[in-house]
Amino acid sequence: MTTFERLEAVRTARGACALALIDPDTKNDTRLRGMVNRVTDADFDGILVGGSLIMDERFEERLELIKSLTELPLVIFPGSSRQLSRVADAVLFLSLLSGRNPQYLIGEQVQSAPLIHSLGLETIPTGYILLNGGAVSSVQVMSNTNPLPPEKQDIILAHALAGQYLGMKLIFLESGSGAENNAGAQLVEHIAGILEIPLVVGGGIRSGETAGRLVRAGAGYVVIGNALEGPASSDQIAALARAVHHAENP
Ligand code: 1GP
Repeated sequence: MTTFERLEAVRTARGACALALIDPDTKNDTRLRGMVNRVTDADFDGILVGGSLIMDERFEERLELIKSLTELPLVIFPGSSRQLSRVADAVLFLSLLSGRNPQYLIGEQVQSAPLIHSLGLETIPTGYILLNGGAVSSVQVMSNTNPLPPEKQDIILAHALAGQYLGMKLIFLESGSGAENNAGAQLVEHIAGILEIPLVVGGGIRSGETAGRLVRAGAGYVVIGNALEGPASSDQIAALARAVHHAENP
């Protein structure tokens, strides 16, 4: 069974998957072990690892530490073609469909493809759509692309459908890490009602209430990053995963 099949089986069984995003950067070193343990104990379904920028050369070392602490699927969510490792179970093979910067539409993919092949890493083709989450996001800065306005639902839908027709396995609606405004439930409902592939939603999701609402609207995967850091207690983290899994009966 591939990692994608494993995740999809969980999504089918539980209604939606809760994915924890861990930034394997030097700033998280002191709390990395604790974060992985809390996410695993909180019954998340998988861990995404990646960041817009890794400030040192210890990406792989941190992946090894995460892998040694959990049985959860470990999927790279790469900020660039440099974030690859055989330690992970798979990589989201992203194309930033919302932008018109060829580097992030196909350039990084060509750079990384031979390495992915030689690592034997599973790829999960993912159409990545950046939405305006109310603040300038790292993705926007690093990719030199503009986010789509969230109120332009038909334009967002057109991008999502284009990803589906290109053969992507997932569409990721991204509002940016730490977004002031997460993707709204009405938008998610509009897209998920038409799209035939699962929708991943992330950026600015801080409460179980929001996570549950997005699942009820049709999100298949909910990505939570910032809310797992800082002062979040184990109970608060568990409540986030629980809201994803029990969205229909909160
Ligand atoms: C960012 O969607 C992820 O790429 C998660 O965002 O850190 O705001 O949860 P947050």
